[in-house]
Amino acid sequence: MRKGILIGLIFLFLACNQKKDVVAESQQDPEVEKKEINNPIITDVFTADPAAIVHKDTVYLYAGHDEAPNDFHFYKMNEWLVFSSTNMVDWESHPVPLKVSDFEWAKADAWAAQVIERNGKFYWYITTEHATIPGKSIGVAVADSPVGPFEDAIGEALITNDMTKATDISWDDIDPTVFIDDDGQAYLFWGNTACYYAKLKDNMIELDGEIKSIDLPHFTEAPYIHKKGDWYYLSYAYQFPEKTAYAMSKSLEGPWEYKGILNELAGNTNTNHQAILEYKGKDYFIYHTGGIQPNGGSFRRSVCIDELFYNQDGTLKRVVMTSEGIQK
Ligand code: FUB
Repeated sequence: MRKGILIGLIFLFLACNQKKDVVAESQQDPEVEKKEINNPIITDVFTADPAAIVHKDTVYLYAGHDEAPNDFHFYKMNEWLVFSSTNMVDWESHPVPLKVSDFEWAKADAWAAQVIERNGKFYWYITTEHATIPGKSIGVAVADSPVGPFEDAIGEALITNDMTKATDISWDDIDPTVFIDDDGQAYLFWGNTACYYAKLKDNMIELDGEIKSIDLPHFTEAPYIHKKGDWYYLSYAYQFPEKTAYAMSKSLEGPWEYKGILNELAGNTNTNHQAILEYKGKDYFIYHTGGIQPNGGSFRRSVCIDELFYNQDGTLKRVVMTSEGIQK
């Protein structure tokens, strides 16, 4: 009799579990199920602080290299990396194009950076710790090819901490973003806590005029300028831990109108550094998370990409971060 009850219970248990599996299967979106998991886009090294350009139909993605071991709870970053792709899914890794040690005046920290092309040359604006002037600095490297080799374009920093006074912190001169306006005028934006900007001379290695600052709600760092149609967009890391917010303007000189949150907190990291790119008719939001398994985190980040969509009035739709990312 007892044996009979036991067998009955086993059958009941198996039947319930089978039902659960069927429900789980039927809840899967068949479209999602068919997709590959493409985020993060690079899985053999940790990558952070993405920036990207298009050159001759190829996307070049620049990133800092997070080298911190698992038991290390701050950034360990000595070099920047470059990858290329023609479909936003398959990424070719190139030899290391730039290191902190390529700048004689620098001593540590390959923090956020961005490349821009002008007159056949590629200028790479980087953040690093200055060896003799306390605080973070911005330098410029130059190359004839988007994958380098890059070399220091000036022989000294372009921006040092003693040049900016809007805050007392020593790390307010970080995270450069560079943009060349339709009339050929180049601008550099950068900052932490304060968002600074200045014009650049045509040679791209000297400031052209005073450094100004912009008031943006809860500005933390990582300004990024892009343009679509008549609108300029200034996206940035908002609060800490960071979301991404953005403002819009009809001019790089402002006024900038705050438009709200663009991306929520990125998984398992306190930073959320973005780049925005248009390529082959689609718009992309490029960012990092700390979600890679195993050992991802705030100091072991990985670059991810999802599509970005605009509303009719030019405002941006909230980014949806996905594991699937971009599909071929
Ligand atoms: O990668 C070091 C710093 O973390 C960057 O400069 C910031 O934007 C943040 O992502």
